[in-house]
Amino acid sequence: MTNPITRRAFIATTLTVAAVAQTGVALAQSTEHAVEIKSFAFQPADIKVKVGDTITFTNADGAPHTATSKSGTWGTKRLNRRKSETMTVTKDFAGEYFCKFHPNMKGSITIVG
Ligand SMILES: [Cu+2]
Repeated sequence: MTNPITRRAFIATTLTVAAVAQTGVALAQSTEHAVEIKSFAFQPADIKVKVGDTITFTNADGAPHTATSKSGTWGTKRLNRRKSETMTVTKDFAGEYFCKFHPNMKGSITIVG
């Protein structure tokens, strides 16, 4: 007959190991990047990221802005003053992006690693 105490201890240990492994992977693999949209410019304008990283675009201007890819594959919604949007990077993020309302505002994303 199985000893119930031993069995419970085994299950608890297995769950703990799984949780630690999952957290370790998340920390090792993804980086959070922040781009502030200020004075009609993306700051920093050019960033290097990895697939799986996140980029948070925050609008510090009174005017609304977007971050929209030239290729049309990704884009934030309209960001009003102090609004932000976090996007998870896919390989489609490589290349230039701009603001739909002010097309002279430009930034670029380089995928590394
Ligand atoms: Cu704009």
